[in-house]
Amino acid sequence: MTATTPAFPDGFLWGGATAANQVEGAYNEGGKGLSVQDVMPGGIVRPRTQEPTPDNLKLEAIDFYHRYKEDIALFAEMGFKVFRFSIAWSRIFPLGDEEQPNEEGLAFYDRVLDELERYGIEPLVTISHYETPLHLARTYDGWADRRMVGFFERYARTLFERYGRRVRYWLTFNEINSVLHEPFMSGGINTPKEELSEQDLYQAVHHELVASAAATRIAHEIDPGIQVGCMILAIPFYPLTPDPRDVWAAKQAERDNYAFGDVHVRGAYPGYFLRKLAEKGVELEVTEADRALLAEHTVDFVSFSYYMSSCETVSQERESGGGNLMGGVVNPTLKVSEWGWAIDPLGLRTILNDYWDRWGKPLFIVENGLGAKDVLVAGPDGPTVKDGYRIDYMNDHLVQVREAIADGVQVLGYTSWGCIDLVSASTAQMSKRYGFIYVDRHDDGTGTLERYRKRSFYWYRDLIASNGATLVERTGAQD
Ligand code: BGP
Repeated sequence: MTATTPAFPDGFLWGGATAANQVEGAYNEGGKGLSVQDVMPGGIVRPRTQEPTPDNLKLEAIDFYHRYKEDIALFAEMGFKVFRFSIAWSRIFPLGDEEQPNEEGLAFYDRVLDELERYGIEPLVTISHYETPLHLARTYDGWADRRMVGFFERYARTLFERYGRRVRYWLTFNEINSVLHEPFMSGGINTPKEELSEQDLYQAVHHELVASAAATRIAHEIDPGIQVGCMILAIPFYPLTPDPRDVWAAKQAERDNYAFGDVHVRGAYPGYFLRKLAEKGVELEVTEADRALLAEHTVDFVSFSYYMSSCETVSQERESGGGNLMGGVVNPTLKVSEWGWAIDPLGLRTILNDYWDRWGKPLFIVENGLGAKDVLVAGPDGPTVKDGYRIDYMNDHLVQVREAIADGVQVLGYTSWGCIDLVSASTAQMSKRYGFIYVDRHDDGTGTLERYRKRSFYWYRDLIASNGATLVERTGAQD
């Protein structure tokens, strides 16, 4: 490293991320109620079921509920500074609309926090990560109903009061903008997507935004030192051609995501969003109290997931691109993952710069990684995975994070997604693996649940130990 090589700041929070429904299992233990995930055996690609069915891998997931000590010890071995996890709402309020929380559920997360403290790992907690209690979905139609704000406030207050002294960083809703695309998984909205009116969908958006501000208010009342962030599914949209209409189309697509950050950071709906609603004939019910709450309780930082970029065009000959919940058009200059997600490390630098320029708030990359099919092979110290492809992916993205930091962007940390193999959100597969740690479980539900260190495990350990100095600039990394 030369004196001019950019570096990561001291105290940069290196770590990994998971979500309760994708790792915990124990779906009916400890007094837990059902969540929307318990009736989604095929993720978003297959219809949901009436009851939990045995083919739903999330019911057992990777059994983090019983193996959290072993897993956190492995995170500590990699040198994690931070671990992002979510609290299963239905462990704390099994139905969601009760007055009193479930003590057994609260005690589980006390134990998780004890374990993190033991290793000096900072927790980063997502309050709601695609796991709305099923009762709230079925009885109230989830976030379409304003009463959800009150249920969420009670839930959030319970968490802040119980864990606020131990947890500094909180996120309100995972990928809050995804409700526009997956209303059941993201917003607990039971009405089938095809039948859901835009009026109800955007009203649900408003309720979530109000609830997020309300949670921020409660957190700061309890302890002004608590840092509350929003969480956005970030996808830079590029114009497919230099045609100004394509440029505008790409801007419009990005604004669907920006709007959520604009409200969280600036405390009011932006004009372009209000115009869009007016053109759709949507009339939001926004009270004076809502307006005041949004304006007065803005977030402390902005977090986001980043996996891919996409393109937009006005051309009728569109080749729709696959990807993380929102599509766009295929970018012919980029390679894609085995699941068709475009691989674009430079896009991460773009997003970091755009968000920083726009909001001037500290940023936290709370998801990034490569879902890939891994093969377990014999290694010198037992079974392992030679996942050089994952190391390359993460190396190249982190090189761009380092560049963004050198551009002047304030980045608090990086938690790679699925630091231990877990059940995919979109496809509910185990075979879409992201981890540094291989979990012996398969799409047909077989496997011992044993954990094995992949090659990337050692790579990440060394990277963290060097505070990023072991990254390499690879020729053609963006090709
Ligand atoms: C994000 C979600 C995660 C996670 C990740 C990877 O959208 O916040 O829950 O799963 O994407 O997606 P997938 O699991 O579909 O590969």
